[in-house]
Amino acid sequence: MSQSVRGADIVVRTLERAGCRTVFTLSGNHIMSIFDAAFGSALDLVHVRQEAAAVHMADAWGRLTGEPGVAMVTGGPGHANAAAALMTAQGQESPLVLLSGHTATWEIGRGGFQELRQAEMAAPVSKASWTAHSAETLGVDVAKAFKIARSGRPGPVHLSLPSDLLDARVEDNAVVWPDQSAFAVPPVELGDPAADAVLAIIASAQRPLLIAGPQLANRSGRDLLARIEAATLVPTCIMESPRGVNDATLGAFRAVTRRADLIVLLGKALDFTLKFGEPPVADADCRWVVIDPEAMLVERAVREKGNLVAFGCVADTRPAGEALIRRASGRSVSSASWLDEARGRMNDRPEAWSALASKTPRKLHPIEVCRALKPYVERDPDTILICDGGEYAQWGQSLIRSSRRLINGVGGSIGASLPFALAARKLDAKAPVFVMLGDGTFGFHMAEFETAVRRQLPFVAVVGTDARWNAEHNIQLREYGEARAHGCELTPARYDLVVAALGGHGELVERAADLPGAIERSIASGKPACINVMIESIAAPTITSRS
Ligand SMILES: Cc1ncc(C[n+]2csc(CCOP(=O)(O)OP(=O)(O)O)c2C)c(N)n1
Ligand SMILES: [Mg+2]
Repeated sequence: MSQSVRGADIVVRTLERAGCRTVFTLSGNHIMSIFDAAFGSALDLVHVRQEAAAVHMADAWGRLTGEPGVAMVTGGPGHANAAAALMTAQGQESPLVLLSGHTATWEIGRGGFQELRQAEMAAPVSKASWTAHSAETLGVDVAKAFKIARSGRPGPVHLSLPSDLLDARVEDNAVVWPDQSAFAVPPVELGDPAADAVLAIIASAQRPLLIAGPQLANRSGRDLLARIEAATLVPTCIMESPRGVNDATLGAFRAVTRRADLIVLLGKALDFTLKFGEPPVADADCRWVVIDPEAMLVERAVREKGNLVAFGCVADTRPAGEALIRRASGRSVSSASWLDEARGRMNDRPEAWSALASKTPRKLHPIEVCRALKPYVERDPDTILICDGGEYAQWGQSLIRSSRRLINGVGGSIGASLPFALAARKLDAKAPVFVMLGDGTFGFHMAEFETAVRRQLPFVAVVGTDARWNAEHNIQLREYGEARAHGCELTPARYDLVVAALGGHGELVERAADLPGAIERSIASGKPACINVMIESIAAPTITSRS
């Protein structure tokens, strides 16, 4: 006689079979059966303080590992909070699976408890979004969610789970248990003829530039780009900031794009970040090669650039990069002098910066924060650096290097960094984790310091307190004039005391000389730490070419 199995147990067992061990979650009526099913399972539930934080944590997990992070929230309001955070993951091409509880099927359309059209709500911010309809196929649904999240251009997937299906008991032999192949799809390769064609076009250019998208912004992605550059001498870079060509990470980047006579987009959307490839960002005669997992984005580039697209094809980013390396086989298709020029401009930082310092007593210039933090980040290659917010954190993006850096990304949403830090620490128990974030940004998820304390997940957050939403204040200055700048003020609040009250370690810093000591004590505390640095309200760096 076959045994019966509960819907919630099917979900948990399928998550286990997907290789999932950590679920970022916030409880609620609809999903308590899954909490129960997780009891004694391989899953570790990290119980957070706001649903968006759970999604941001799954996002960080997806970015760092390339494997889907998992968030689980309750239906209705829990889902609504969670859905908002999917945009950040979508913009950053981060694979994740959001499982949301849902009103019972028999209540749908009747004014059920916390009834909401959840799949519709999440649809614009996910690769796929649907509601399970039978207990027997819950495992198939979960496997499908993983498969979609990691295929092609990775991204978030949402699956709603009606509570009656989770509570239902069904005969074990009626359950469809997905086999391993159901969790992943084979990648779409760039064929040898296509790779050869791309390399021939590159070889015909004088100044080719390869731009990759956010999917490659993790360690393995950066390594792939470095290998492409070594094999072809084509300068490579990643565009992952909503500031686009003005991203301070990329130095005097506009001088590079303007000089290029061929731009190869490797899984990089031709969009606002590139100012749609129009002059003066790109030369009017610049040719384009577009390799993208999505036919729609190849077609869009052709629509924008017409005959200037010398080659376009659908292929997954990583195998396409590997194919270019393989087919180039050490044959330099570009020139060392152009590579040097482009690299030089991307590494360019104004000489005048070395003399920058605060002019205000008891406040630091953001660059002084970076100078103090830089050696702590760069001394360990495993360090995870997280930058978030408006103007202040841009200094960090420009000056501090890390191959494991997380920024809020193309979606342009601030506030995810504290959840990112928790997830990074959960993933890697040894790597140092540092956050640079603005004071406005700190407020979004400061309660997650309690989660970090409870779960013993230490990291060091360095808050730049200028008592202002400075990025928006700068927009007011630029667009409407100083006399009309208003409403963007904050208080110089004691965020360090908030963190201490939650059980973490807090430091207040008002002088550059005190910062290294505060960093040392924060690390030594072994606790989640907040260094609240009083800073001058300074705009983000702008870097223009020296020549
Ligand atoms: C979710 C979200 N809300 C609002 C914004 C608009 N925004 C971008 S930067 C910024 C100010 C950030 O202030 P703070 O964190 O203090 O950094 P600062 O610019 O002062 O250095 C705001 C409001 C956004 N990008 N994302
Ligand atoms: Mg601020």
